[in-house]
Amino acid sequence: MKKPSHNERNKQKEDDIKLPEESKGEMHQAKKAKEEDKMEKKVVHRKLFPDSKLFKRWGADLTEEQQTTAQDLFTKYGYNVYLSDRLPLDRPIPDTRYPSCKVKKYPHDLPTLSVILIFMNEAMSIILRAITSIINRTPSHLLKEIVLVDDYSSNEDLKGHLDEQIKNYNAKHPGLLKIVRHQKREGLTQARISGWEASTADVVAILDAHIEVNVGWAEPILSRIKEDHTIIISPVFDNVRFDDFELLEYAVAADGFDWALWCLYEPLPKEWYALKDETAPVRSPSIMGILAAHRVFLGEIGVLDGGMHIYGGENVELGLRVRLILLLL
Ligand SMILES: [Mn+2]
Repeated sequence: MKKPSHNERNKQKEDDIKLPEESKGEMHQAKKAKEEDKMEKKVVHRKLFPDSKLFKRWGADLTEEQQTTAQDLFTKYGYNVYLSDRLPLDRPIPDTRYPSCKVKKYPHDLPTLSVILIFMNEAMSIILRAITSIINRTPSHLLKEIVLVDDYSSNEDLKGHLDEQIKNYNAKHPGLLKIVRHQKREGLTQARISGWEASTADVVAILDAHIEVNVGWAEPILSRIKEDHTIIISPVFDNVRFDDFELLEYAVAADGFDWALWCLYEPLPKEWYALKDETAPVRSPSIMGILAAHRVFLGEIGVLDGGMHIYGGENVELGLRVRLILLLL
């Protein structure tokens, strides 16, 4: 049930007060003037942070106090936590798939899935929205577990408060959520390995915690790994914009790398177009960061290189390793 807001409650009080007929008109005028005044104020809030990236296309109607709160959160997290905290955890997002992907049918009997979400000082509402989207948009008979890996966060709310949230989810979905906590900072790649170690399903999807999955995301991944368990999947993803949380669609591309071993998007090859099937997968020499793989196969090839402490490199390394190992098989 929606609680009445302050304004609604005040309005109720005013209506209850009995006034002589003639003073009602004056009252009405005064009230109208006050309302106009309020509306005017709404559009002329002073811009406290004109140079902040956060307010380039968002937040024009925020009061000075709200701007300060939003800017402080933006400085701390690097994205719009003020807005995230106010968006529903189960918010709808546009379905950006090709029309042929939307109608493609997948077998009911697919491998089970462990989703691994790694984080370090991520905002709570971001993590909860990731979990909620995974629960709502993955067939429940395929989603075995969601493994959270905390790479030694210092934010207080990611301790007891997160444990409580996990308990709430598990009350509804017994055993679905697990959490692994590093006792010191071990880096992104080791966090992914820790998540893999804790997972038990046929397939692992190793993602960041600042994501939302879209409708029908899991079936093509699981179906591809069912066909061939030696395939490492680099899923196509769109961008949730850091400021207004709108979805920015990314074109489908192959994932390559340059001479500095930075991953980059490559145009789709001619052979892919020749197939005339938009649902066909694309071969990539690299992965863009997040990945899905058969859990046991990933273990057989050595998972990831835990000595890689910062982002960038581990994705290209995995691509090269898979290529070399498959050449040897
Ligand atoms: Mn990321």
